[in-house]
Amino acid sequence: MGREVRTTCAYCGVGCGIRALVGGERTVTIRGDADHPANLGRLCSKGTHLGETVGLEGRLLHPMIGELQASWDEALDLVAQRMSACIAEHGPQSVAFYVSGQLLTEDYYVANKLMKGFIGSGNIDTNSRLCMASAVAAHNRAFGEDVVPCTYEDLDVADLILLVGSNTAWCHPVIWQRIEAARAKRGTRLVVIDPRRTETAEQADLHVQLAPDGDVALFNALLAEMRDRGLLDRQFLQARCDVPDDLLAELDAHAHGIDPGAFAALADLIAARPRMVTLFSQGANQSRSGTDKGNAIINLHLATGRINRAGAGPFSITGQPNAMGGREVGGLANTLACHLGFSPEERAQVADFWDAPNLCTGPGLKAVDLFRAVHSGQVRFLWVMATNPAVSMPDAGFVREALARCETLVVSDVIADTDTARLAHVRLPALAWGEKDGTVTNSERRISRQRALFAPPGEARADWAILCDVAARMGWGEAFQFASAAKIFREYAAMTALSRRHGKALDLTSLAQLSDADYADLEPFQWGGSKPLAARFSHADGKARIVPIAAPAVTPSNAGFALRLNTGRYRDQWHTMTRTGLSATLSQHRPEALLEIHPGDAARHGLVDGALARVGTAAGSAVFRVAICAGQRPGDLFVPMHWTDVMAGEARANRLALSEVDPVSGQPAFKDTPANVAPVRPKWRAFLICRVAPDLPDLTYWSRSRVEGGWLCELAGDEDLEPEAILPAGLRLEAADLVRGMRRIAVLDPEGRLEAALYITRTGELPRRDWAAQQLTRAEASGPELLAGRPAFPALDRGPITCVCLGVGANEITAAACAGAVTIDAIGATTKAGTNCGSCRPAIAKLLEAALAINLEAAE
Ligand SMILES: Nc1nc2c(c(=O)[nH]1)N[C@H]1C(S)=C(S)[C@@H](COP(=O)(O)OP(=O)(O)OC[C@H]3O[C@@H](n4cnc5c(=O)[nH]c(N)nc54)[C@H](O)[C@@H]3O)O[C@H]1N2
Ligand SMILES: Nc1nc2c(c(=O)[nH]1)N[C@H]1C(S)=C(S)[C@@H](COP(=O)(O)OP(=O)(O)OC[C@H]3O[C@@H](n4cnc5c(=O)[nH]c(N)nc54)[C@H](O)[C@@H]3O)O[C@H]1N2
Ligand code: SF4
Ligand SMILES: [Mo]
Repeated sequence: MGREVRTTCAYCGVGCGIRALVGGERTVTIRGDADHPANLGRLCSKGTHLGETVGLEGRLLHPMIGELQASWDEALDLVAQRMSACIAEHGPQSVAFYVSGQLLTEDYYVANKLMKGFIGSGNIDTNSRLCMASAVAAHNRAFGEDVVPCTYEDLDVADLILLVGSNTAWCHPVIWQRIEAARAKRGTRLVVIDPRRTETAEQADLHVQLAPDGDVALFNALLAEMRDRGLLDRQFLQARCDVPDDLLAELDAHAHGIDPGAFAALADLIAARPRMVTLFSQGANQSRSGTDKGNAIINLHLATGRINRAGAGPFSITGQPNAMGGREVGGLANTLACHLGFSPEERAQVADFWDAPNLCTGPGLKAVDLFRAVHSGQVRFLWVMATNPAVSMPDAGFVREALARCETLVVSDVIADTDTARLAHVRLPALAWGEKDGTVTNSERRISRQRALFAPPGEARADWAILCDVAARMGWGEAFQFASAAKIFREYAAMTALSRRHGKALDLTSLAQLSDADYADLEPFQWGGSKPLAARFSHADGKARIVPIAAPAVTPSNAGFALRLNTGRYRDQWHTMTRTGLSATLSQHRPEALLEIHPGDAARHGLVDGALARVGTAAGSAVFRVAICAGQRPGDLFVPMHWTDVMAGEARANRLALSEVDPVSGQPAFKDTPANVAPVRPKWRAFLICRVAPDLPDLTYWSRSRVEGGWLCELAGDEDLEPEAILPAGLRLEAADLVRGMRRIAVLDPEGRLEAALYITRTGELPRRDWAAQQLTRAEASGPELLAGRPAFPALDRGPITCVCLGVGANEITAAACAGAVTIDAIGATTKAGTNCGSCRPAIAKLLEAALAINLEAAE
């Protein structure tokens, strides 16, 4: 019997509560917490399989200076001394922190206090710049404060939900399940506005497949249409909003830029259903017009009075588990602390509260500018915490150059080998999920505890504790004498008295006196309540602003590039794969990075499904496996953001994305880069299954993914492959067919277990990967079967695994559908698919639709 700990999921901003049953030796069974208001017991595939990522494989367990293990004293002395020397010689603007929405609020608070109050520079920015900055800026412009005016309960009682640039079924699956429940229960209509036909869009009542960045035009036109239909809330506008003269009169209902039929259908839905929530995420934020998109959405809600009411409001959903907590404490370079800015009065109050000797004089550099400053040598000391900018920043080639040039690069991470850590001078081992202890705030402003399940491994320490020790070494020990996370939390909560004094909604002062025991037991707490802006907006006059916005040109200049590249996420991978990439279960959904392309474009560019292609942009080029996909808009490409140099040869999306940003928020436009594409036709293709992944030579293409008991590596090249270079020692079996350029080698250990198998071909077919990978789990491998590449007695081909929780393949689902299971629930009853976390239910729905279509044709 284990011990049960209530904690919060490590991944997305839904912030699901978890009941973790902790066993011995770092094992844990994960269940959803039915008492947590964010998820009411539900979890998605990533949360469900967290237990597979808590092992110590790949962990950074000791401080490292270069390649040498160091003591904490040596490492911290060096960090403090380098930082102090840099400040003494080049001033406080020569140092910077680049942090993350995956830090706890307590870590974030300490990092911000150290940089802005004591070092005296505004140069702390966060990966939320890549993620939420446009929504933050839109909130600030409209409401006078970065406040999300909705809660998840609004989704339960809405009559209409618009999803703008959000693949909710994959990226916020538990919110998705909540939307599905509302649709089933009250007939809530769902509209998806996305240039791609995602699994989310496939399930919608209406999919508006607009051109990239067509959102501002669309929402402006919808506002005009509501005006023409007499549906503006004149009373609310008069009493609660500040509206520029003539703004509403001047908008044009015809300039919507989409199919007129779709526009009419959308306008009818909106007109008929005032209980409307507009959920938006990266398709809105990560754009040259990201802030304007946020305000165009908010304008429609304000002008129709669809805010501050049950089931109505603009709802920006956060990506990372603590993106919101970071925004609260002030982790963005352009906020000071606790929703406060840099006016003389605010600065004086913050300086006083912190007793800060060197309060910064103004905002610091935003992420893209920060890395430019590192590149130019203006910033000489950079400390990266809980983020992997060598992968996730746009124009990452430039960013890598910057990191490589930086005089001192310190990286705090939980993993030893990340693309960023490879460039670090000092690596500091941080506590990971399951070890760290503190608070996070989710998309609906709900603060939840993350609690430790395991003792710290090796010498890993809490991010806040590392920061405090460095601060002490720089002479600021007294202000950073935090003995516990609880103490930091109390100080932060007390500090929000300042935001309250400035008329802000952020107010945690009721938690400022929590005892250690109360902090330990803290139940999820939502600041601002369900309608934080009901009484007043946070601008000085208490009114909201309707912000005038001009639609951008929908087609940016893209001379020399025929296509436009969009990037985003997969259902079962998390960002740079440092944790989800370790899970064999999660890796089944998409083992490789795919280039999704419309059939017409594929034909035009000579691309074949399953072959390789090179995508080129002004920033660089990368190679992906081609997936022809009718859901792509003609002219648009899509690749995932996840793959790194650790996981693949050159399948990194951010070799391609440019560092163009939204002019207001500084957020990069990751979703739209002019691009070209060309086929890659290697001389040979191969795959390798192996217990231990080898270092691979330079190849045209390689990519690896976790399978049970080892790795599956896809390979392709033009130069002859030397098997010796990548195969381990052991008993070798080999077969070759020189005519077809086929070669197969299996390596067994003395007990007859499979160590590795390599299958190479020039012209022919390769065996089934899933079967080959399974041979790693057999106590004794069969040489003849391995060389044949198939079992002596063929088993059913289950098809690609659709339900990763219960291991059900697409062919099994299709077979069940053809046998009469025509609903998702019936499929669940016969195959069990979709009955655990439910993340695969949209995929099952799609298979069902296809199977039923075939059945119908057969019947006709
Ligand atoms: N599985 C998984 N879940 C995650 C994450 C993860 O890595 N994996 N990361 C988390 C994080 S940090 C974040 S920020 C969220 C992101 O969650 P989402 O925002 O849902 O994810 P993305 O796939 O980045 O982008 C969403 C959609 O925007 C669309 N889009 C592109 N251009 C436009 C446009 O011009 N207009 C409109 N309307 N749409 C457009 C894309 O086609 C894409 O389908 O997910 C969180 N959840
Ligand atoms: N092309 C393209 N690029 C994108 C995006 C896109 O849609 N398209 N999306 C952007 C967005 S929205 C985001 S949020 C970013 C995400 O990008 P990143 O933040 O770079 O991605 P992660 O892989 O989550 O990196 C987190 C790192 O922190 C480590 N870590 C985990 N927990 C802890 C901890 O407690 N302490 C410490 N010190 N380290 C820890 C992990 O091992 C990992 O190395 O990517 C951005 N980049
Ligand atoms: S939706 Fe999934 S990834 Fe997000 S918090 Fe919940 S369980 Fe975790
Ligand atoms: Mo994000």
